[in-house]
Amino acid sequence: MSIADIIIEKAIRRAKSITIKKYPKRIRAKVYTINKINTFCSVIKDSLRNLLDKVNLDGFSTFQKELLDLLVSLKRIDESVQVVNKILSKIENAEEKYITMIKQESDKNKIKEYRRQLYGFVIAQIKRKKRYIEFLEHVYNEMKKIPKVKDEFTVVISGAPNVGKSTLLRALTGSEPEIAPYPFTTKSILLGYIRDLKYEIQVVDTPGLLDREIEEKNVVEKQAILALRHLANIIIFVFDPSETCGYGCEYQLNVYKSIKKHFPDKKTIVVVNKIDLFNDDSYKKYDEKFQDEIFYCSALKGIGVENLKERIVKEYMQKTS
Ligand SMILES: Nc1nc2c(ncn2[C@@H]2O[C@H](COP(=O)(O)OP(=O)(O)OP(=O)(O)O)[C@@H](O)[C@H]2O)c(=O)[nH]1
Ligand SMILES: [Mg+2]
Repeated sequence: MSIADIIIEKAIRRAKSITIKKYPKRIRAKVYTINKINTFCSVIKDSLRNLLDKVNLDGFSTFQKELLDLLVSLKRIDESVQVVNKILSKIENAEEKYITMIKQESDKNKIKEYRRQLYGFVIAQIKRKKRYIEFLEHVYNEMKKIPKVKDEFTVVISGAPNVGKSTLLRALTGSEPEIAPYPFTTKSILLGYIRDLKYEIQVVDTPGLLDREIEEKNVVEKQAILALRHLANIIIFVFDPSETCGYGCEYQLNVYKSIKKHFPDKKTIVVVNKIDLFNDDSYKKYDEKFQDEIFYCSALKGIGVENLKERIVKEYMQKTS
């Protein structure tokens, strides 16, 4: 059953539960009907207001708003909020009008007829605009998936798929990361924190990026781009020279180049990962292709991770002092 039907049903049920007996006989029909109407309309209005509250974007950051825009379109949210506000004021006016009419009426049958008319009007309003109400309920469910990123110094881990980004997040932040479901994929965006008595640094893991222009990127990749754009104080680019990720070095270097192209001014650190898979230092072969400082790591075995962490903390100290 849709949210619109649920609201109507609840209002009818609650109004029905009003009993006639408790009112003095002389004014019984009138007071009873007015009470019923008030209850019926209150349930509807409260449900609609509650829905508007749930999709209120106050307190959402630019990043979160743009992420939501990718998923459900902010313009449609605006439009639907306006429609629901209009329904609310129509119901309020009708309620007032009918109660005045009932107050002035003494014929019991007419009073009953007025109530029916008002119910009919309200229900028709809801049913006619059902899709807007349903859309806002859908928006609310999407909003629950938006990661609860904090507005603080943030490191964003990026790179091609499978290069070890999530493994690095775990290695850097120690504890199991706080996991929020990631919209539209089976993947999840992972948030972790490097914490000390004196500081907290947020680390965000993003979905893998493919080598293609931003315009061609799918919704999942675009979210990684949004995270880089809005959240990153430091970008960590993870490179997998072993190519066990399934993407060749040249391919990964193109991903690196496109990140540099779009975010030339962001502090970037390159992590050459999975060095535990090498017997020699041939993982250094691509060093001159990078314009940024390089850390050689094995996120899986914890090699080089402490050095990297120290570097991040140093950058944090410099930028925040
Ligand atoms: N040998 C080795 N394997 C690693 C290392 N880091 C990650 N892996 C493995 O690489 C695979 C992918 O690791 P993930 O951390 O899931 O990679 P990811 O970049 O988050 O992947 P996506 O989220 O799909 O983009 C897993 O099987 C990891 O165990 C490493 O340092 N050495
Ligand atoms: Mg991952």
